[in-house]
Amino acid sequence: MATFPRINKAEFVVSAFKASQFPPATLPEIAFAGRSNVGKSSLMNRLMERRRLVKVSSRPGFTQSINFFLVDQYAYLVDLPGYGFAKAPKKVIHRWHRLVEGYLEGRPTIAGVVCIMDIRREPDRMDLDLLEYLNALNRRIWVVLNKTDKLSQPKRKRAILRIRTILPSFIESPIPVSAKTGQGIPELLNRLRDVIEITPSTSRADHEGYC
Ligand SMILES: Nc1nc2c(ncn2[C@@H]2O[C@H](COP(=O)(O)OP(=O)(O)OP(=O)(O)O)[C@@H](O)[C@H]2O)c(=O)[nH]1
Ligand SMILES: [Mg+2]
Repeated sequence: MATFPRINKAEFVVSAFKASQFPPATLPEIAFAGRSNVGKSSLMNRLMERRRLVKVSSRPGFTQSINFFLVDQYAYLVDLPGYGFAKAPKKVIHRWHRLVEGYLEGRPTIAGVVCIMDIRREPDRMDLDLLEYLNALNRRIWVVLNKTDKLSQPKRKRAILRIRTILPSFIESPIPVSAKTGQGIPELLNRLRDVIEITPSTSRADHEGYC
């Protein structure tokens, strides 16, 4: 029987508003980035199987700090504040840049960045700039297309094909998911297992061939 990769234990560590509040850089980290309201926090809750561990926005632009979650004692999942919220005051946008860029450029333990986009929208300049920026920093990138539950199967397929033509060539195939239904989550966990061992209780070999 196929063994599903899963995170066994997840706990909130800290909400950092400045770099001095980051936890010691001792464990590999996977950061979650994307436009405000795209579902970063929801997706992290789904990955950690904890519905309310990460606060989900009732209004866009809610997450203003960098939030660290410890999973299975040997990796952090890191929720970044969303970009592109038009109504955010200039001061907030400036703070976002300082905090997020400082983290992405300076944190030595980042194993990769999950860039989340809405499957119903074509990636725009901001999404593409983020990908180029992370690539220039030599960060490993996974693109995730969230909210697949909002599209019918044929529309989903068409959207993925279309988005693939827009994404830069250094991006591997995007992973369609739904934080709401859990669709695509095992595939995403499988991809993340390349860089952090998510299943300490079972060996890698147990998962080989599962997708
Ligand atoms: N239908 C559907 N709704 C989703 C999905 N993922 C997130 N949402 C909804 O989208 C809204 C935003 O979700 P969040 O997880 O707070 O988004 P975020 O990217 O963390 O937002 P910020 O913290 O503002 O950057 C919430 O109302 C979620 O319930 C999904 O896969 N499907
Ligand atoms: Mg959030």
